[in-house]
Amino acid sequence: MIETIEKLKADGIALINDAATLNDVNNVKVKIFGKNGDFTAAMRGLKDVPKEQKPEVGKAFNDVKVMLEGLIAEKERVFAEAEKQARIKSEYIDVTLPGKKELGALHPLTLVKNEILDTFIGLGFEVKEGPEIESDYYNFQLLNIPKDHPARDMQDSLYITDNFLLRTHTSPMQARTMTTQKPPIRIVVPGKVYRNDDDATHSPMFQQVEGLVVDKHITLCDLKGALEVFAKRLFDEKTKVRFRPSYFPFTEPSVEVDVSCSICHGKGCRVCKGTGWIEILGAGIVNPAVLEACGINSKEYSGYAFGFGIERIAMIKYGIPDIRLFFENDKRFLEQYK
Ligand code: FA5
Repeated sequence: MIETIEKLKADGIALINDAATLNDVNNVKVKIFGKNGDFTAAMRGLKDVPKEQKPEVGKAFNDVKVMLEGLIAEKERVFAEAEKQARIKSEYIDVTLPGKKELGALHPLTLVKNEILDTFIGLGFEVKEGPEIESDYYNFQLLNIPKDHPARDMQDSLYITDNFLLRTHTSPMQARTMTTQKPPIRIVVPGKVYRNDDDATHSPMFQQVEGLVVDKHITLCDLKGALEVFAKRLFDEKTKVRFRPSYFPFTEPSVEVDVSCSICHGKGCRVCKGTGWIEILGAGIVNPAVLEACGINSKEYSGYAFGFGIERIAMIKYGIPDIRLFFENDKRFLEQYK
């Protein structure tokens, strides 16, 4: 047995000396100490060694094992260091050289937002912005959603204190405007909003654009006219708009607004799930109860309001399947929209 161990030692040293790469060292390790390795196989013979020789043979095995493992570890260290040095050399950056000229560009969501706002500015709307940390009063109560109203479940809210939350929509700016400004009102409000949502089409932070018009004799026809101009400009000239009945506590009647699919022009495709139509926003006639709560005489004035998600519009416009792509800052994605 002692001769076998001596041979294992000599063969092992030769194999380790011959290893020329880190990969070779790994292969040698497996050949000697792997499950079917030479050393492992020889060790199995230890059980047949007479009892009185076992301490001597066991010690010889152990000495060789420690020695070969030491040689392997040293070789690994040398190769790993050489690899590290080669990488440092190949990835070396001379920070004293002038920088590459790479111009930044607007984020696709900013491009879409600017296009949307341009359209509404062209229709005579004023652009307003509001706070992202909002009071329960403006986010819900003035919009006809009292505490404990079931409509609060329509938006999974992120509260900061009992009375303050991250706004769940841009609609509180309707209330903020109507309580401080006399009609005629014609505003669009872009801004970030927050909900406890997270999947391929829902993000915890996303952007909405709110629209509000309050004046004398405002009807659903005015709303449809404005949204038709908006949809044709954003998608294409042939785009049609349709209303479906819906429910929001702050508008009455309320509608979901669909646009004809700009990919298949109504024939039915994957993007519109075969229906020919794509839902883009919620809207309606401002509920007289909201006008009154904000101090506007609902006998004299009426209004329309709408709200939509910028990400959703951008996803439809560019055929983007996953909302998370907007927030990962992958240059390969962003550069397509330069
Ligand atoms: C509202 O937020 C209403 N405030 C809209 C409104 C305004 C109705 C004025 C009437 C009058 P809704 O919860 O449906 O409605 O959201 C509007 C749009 O925001 C949706 O159509 C969708 O495009 C987008 N949206 C909602 N949740 C998310 C989310 N988690 N991530 C991305 N977009 C979202």
